[in-house]
Amino acid sequence: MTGTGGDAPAGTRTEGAARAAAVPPELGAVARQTPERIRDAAALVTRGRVFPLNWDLGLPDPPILGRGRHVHTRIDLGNGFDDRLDSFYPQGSSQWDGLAHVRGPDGTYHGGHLAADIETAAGPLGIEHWARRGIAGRFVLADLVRHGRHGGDCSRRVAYTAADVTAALAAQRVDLRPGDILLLHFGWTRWYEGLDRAAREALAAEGFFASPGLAVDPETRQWLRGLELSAVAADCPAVEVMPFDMDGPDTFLHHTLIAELGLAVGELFDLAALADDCARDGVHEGLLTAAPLNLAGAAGSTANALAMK
Ligand code: UVW
Repeated sequence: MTGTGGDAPAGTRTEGAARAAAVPPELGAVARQTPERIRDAAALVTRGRVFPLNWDLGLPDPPILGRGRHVHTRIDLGNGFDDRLDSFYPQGSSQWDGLAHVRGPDGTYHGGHLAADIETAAGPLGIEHWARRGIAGRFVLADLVRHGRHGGDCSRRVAYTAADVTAALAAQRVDLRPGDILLLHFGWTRWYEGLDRAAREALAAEGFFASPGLAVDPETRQWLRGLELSAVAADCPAVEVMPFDMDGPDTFLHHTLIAELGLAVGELFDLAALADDCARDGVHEGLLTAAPLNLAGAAGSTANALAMK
């Protein structure tokens, strides 16, 4: 089928496209990354150290949370090589959740958009709107391995409240400002790297396994609202604590993070080397940049993030 409407009712597709064209693209909280704030964040780069935050694209292995394993084929061109990726999940490893990834408990997406607004590749909530602008701003790393309660053991469900994160930041003598990118270091990627094959397979089979993360409570939601961040990223699979509590009407922090606040949400960021460096020099802030995939209509992207100090 080649792009003529084909198997979908023509009216539905046309209406969806017209609606999408009528609504401006949404940047969500990324719009808080103003030129002045980016300039100030760039001034924090004093040592010229760069920390790539992409984990190995093949990790976790086996894939977790229902995602699949990509197949990488190296294509011999005779005078060099090309690559082909099949079954590639942009949110399988270090990733950004975009604004189309999760809708709120009322059924609408960020900005009150309906599914019809985002069902076409020209919709207002696709990751391409961040890709075309770029993600850049001041990062602040909260080291919850060194200033937390789980000691880097990520096998348990340990919920970090607003008070916990605030205490860690106070111990590190760093503050949060509007427009910031908050990085939460739980030690998950390093902990995972230490698991043997059987433990990794058990985790993947479990589905929503136990993991430390942000607490899902009214205080933590209210704290997040007041911070006016542009993004929050963690090295654990969901930023929020897992497994989720499925019993309440609104027990999923993604509702607040994405649908309500419009934050760029990063998961499985490889923060280990950055956190080690921050612990060494006592500086827990710097510049973070990211170039999400310019993939029209996508709900997420590989992280492609760099932290600089
Ligand atoms: C969960 O919501 C668990 O993770 P993700 O944002 O990667 O879908």
